[in-house]
Amino acid sequence: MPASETNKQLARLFLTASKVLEVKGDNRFKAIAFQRVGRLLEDLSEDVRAIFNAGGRKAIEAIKGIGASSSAIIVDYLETGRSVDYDELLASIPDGLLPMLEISGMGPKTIQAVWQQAGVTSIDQLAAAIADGSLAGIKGLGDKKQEQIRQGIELLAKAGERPRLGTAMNVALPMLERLRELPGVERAEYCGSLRRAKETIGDLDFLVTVEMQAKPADVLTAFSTFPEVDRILGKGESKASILTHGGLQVDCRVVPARHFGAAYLYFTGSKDHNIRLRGVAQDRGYTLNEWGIYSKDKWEKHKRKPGEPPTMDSEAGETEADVYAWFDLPWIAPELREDAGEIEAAQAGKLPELIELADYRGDLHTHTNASDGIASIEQMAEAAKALGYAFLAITDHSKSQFQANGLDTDRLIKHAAAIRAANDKIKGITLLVGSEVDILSDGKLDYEDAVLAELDWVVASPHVSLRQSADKATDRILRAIDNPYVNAIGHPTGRLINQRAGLPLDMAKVADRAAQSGTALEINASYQRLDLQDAHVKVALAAGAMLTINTDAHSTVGLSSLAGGIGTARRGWATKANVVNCMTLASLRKFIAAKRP
Ligand code: DGT
Ligand code: CA
Ligand code: CA
Ligand code: ZN
Repeated sequence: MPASETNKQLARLFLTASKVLEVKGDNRFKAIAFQRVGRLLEDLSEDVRAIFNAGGRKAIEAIKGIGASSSAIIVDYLETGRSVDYDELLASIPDGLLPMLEISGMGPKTIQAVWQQAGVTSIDQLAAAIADGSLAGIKGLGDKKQEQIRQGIELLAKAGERPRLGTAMNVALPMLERLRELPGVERAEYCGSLRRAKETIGDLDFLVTVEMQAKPADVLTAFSTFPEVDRILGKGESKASILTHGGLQVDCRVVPARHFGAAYLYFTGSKDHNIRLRGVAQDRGYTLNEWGIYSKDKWEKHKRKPGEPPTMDSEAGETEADVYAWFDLPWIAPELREDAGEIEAAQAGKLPELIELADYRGDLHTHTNASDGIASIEQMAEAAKALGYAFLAITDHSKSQFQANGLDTDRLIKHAAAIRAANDKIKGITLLVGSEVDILSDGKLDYEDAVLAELDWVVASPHVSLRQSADKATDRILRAIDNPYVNAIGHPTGRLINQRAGLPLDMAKVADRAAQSGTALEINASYQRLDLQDAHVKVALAAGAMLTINTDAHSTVGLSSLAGGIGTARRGWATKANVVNCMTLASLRKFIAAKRP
């Protein structure tokens, strides 16, 4: 069950408070405690307000994992809509410091250093200080580090222009839901890059059809006064464009139902895909536009007010499938529409049968509260079972990830026993004892082979030294692939979208070795990562490598966040046969066994 709005607001409050404390650096334990409470609230299925209304302060204090100072903040917030403690904490540092956390290379310690030692209190000041050399001499801020931060600031500026898929989706879905509830609205869908599941989104494109008697302008007026709207950029009879408070543009178009398919196709794009289709239509003496397919001669003579639907009949246009059928093509999935060979494949009857969510049988990269997750083994298992999964691998962090509470060998052995015990207890799903073992900077793994040999499933991931040269980085990953106990490489490049470029891997080499050795390459479904990315997926498949798509969930809620990973796989033309998560458990076990000595 998703967290309630109150839970989400409180979770944000605690996570921010934790960051403030970290920047101040004066109460590390409290910072960790606040972070845990934040994550716990994100994952709590019961509404905190309902708990409070039913049982008062005592009931809040009784929630496992919430201590005295946290429950005081929660109660304060529930009673008054704010928390004095939190407000005071937030006011105790300059406003411009927290946004710096978004910059790659800027952790709380570095922010503290530039603030205390150079008086830097905003991103603009930070950029200026790097440019004029005034950070020289500050411990931990050598030339290399400063260059890293400079690049991070540049990347962050780009993030403002093209937010991540997940961010855009979070804006789009509630707006669409509200559009669908408006009187007269028949259908409302998102198109554009969002529908094609691109990793970043320039703007949102909505398409709406209304019932016969309804007026499009009324729908657009309602849309323009949605709470998300900061500014109306333009509004006409059939189209409105607005800017959200977050700075995202949303275009909303209303068309009659008989044109829906043609408009859906047109506004889904990509532009290149549309241009190719239009070319084919032109060769046949027809024109394809957002209204449908029309004979070229007739269309040119047809008189029509701009923006208004044509009154003449179209060859096809009510559904996308109709339009493709006119071209003698099967319907082409939006993720393929990039003019990257999909039209040729469709003509030849060789479109891939793309992987779907329903093909997915289990998550193979998840964390529990043994390392930096917030849920127990049992809670994760029950949540996975509720999703209908056949298996779930628990893969907590290894020992060098000390900041994530990574497990040393002794703790790992105990954890493995606990996972096996939980597996015996819980029926209907199989738990695999796993690890997300760190790939150290030279490609060595963070556990001995003898330890890895005790596990059912091993994901090896790079987390540190993510600025290596291509040669060094590629050798590092190849060495991890060569380990017979490593079943998958987690988020292979370590990139963070709009934040960190990640390892510049020679993907063809990595994919080859992965294919030869029987090692899967991960598409990490986290919207921050989407790593492998779509182009890498194509390289992996061309080499014959297997993929694994995982959420890397740190909570039960996180297990549901798979769409970005599936979308990326589809953009890379992957079918269920390419993805180990779609295997039966028996086949998966064979895949694992085949690599072992
Ligand atoms: P974005 O917003 O930059 O992430 O990418 P898109 O693909 O959503 O692009 P956008 O919002 O400019 O336009 C949405 C769709 O509308 C695009 O994918 C295809 C269609 N479209 C826009 N402009 C043109 C055009 O000049 N010609 C054609 N054929 N289609 C266009
Ligand atoms: Ca768009
Ligand atoms: Ca647009
Ligand atoms: Zn992980």
